Amino acid sequence: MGGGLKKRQFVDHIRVYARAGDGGNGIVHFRREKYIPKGGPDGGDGGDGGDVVVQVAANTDNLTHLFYNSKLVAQAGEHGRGREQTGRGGKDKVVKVPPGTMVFRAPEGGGKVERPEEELEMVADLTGDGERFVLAAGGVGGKGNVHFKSSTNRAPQEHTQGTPGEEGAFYLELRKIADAGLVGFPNAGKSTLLGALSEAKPKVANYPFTTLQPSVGVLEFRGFSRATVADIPGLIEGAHQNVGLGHDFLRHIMRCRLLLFVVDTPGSEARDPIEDLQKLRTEIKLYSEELAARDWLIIANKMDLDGAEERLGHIRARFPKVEVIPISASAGDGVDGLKARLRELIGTRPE
Ligand SMILES: Nc1nc2c(ncn2[C@@H]2O[C@H](COP(=O)(O)OP(=O)(O)O)[C@@H](O)[C@H]2O)c(=O)[nH]1
Ligand SMILES: [Mg+2]
Repeated sequence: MGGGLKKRQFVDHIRVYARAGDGGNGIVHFRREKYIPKGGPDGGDGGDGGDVVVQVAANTDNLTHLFYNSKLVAQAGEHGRGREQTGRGGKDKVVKVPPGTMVFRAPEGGGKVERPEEELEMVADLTGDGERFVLAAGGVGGKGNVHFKSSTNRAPQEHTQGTPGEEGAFYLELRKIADAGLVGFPNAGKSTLLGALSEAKPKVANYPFTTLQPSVGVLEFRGFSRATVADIPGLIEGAHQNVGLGHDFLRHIMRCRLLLFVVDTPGSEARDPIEDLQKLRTEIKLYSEELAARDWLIIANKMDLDGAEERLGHIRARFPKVEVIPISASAGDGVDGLKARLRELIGTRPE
């Protein structure tokens, strides 16, 4: 497997190996006190082993930390001691994951980030802040010989061993919101475009891991392929500093493969589309270089309005390396062409 991660790389799926702590053993021990040569049994119990746990932390948005620490090992319980003392329990290993993390049981072996070929069994779908799931439960501590004394057995040698901690491989994956995400200031025409792209009324999916509820439209192409596009409201200036619902918004678009920047080309709302694009790109760059490096294109909307052609030329000149697609979402012009392009870019994958 080649190398490590680049700085701030966004990991949205990873395989981990969990090994919980073994339970400590119960022990055989007899009271030893001055002047009492043969004390009774006082061997204590072993402590329980620690669990390996994933826990949702709302302020996280990726699984990158697991790339370098994909082997999750919890502490073993200590063995019992004399004087009926129970061994100390092993500490849990708790790993923070973002809201919207799905946990699958994975086969042994395989690479760290490849998606396993076979169908995996989902064992948890974590959404709410603080929600926990135990990947591997710690072993139970054994019983000391103090438990085995009886009227006929005053010096028991019996005791039990701690049970081993569970272990297993898991595959964690962040839930995708859509293949493509619409990004743009209010009134650029995102909702209108989503309605024009997807024949069906945009399906408002329920994403319980977020306060922002994106509308997701499904684009059906001929030949059974399809793509999903999300209209995620809420990007405003200062989003990277968590102004408004900034971080929530940015976390959402982190979960889209392709970013479609929608602008009001003629600046009909007294906005300048180039300035808007620069502001949007800046917000994204400040939040995450990885997100900034993701594929994006410009949807130059409202081409039916006066002055749009001239502004379109300015946009193309300012962003010469970026694909610009002129459309009128409300009139439907250029929407079929855009759809065909989206099919080429993202629509090949059967769901
Ligand atoms: N003239 C014109 N108006 C549009 C076009 N697309 C959207 N609009 C209008 O722009 C306004 C904002 O559109 P909306 O889809 O709600 O924008 P959003 O805030 O980005 O979702 C609405 O009044 C739309 O009817 C377009 O292509 N041409
Ligand atoms: Mg809208």
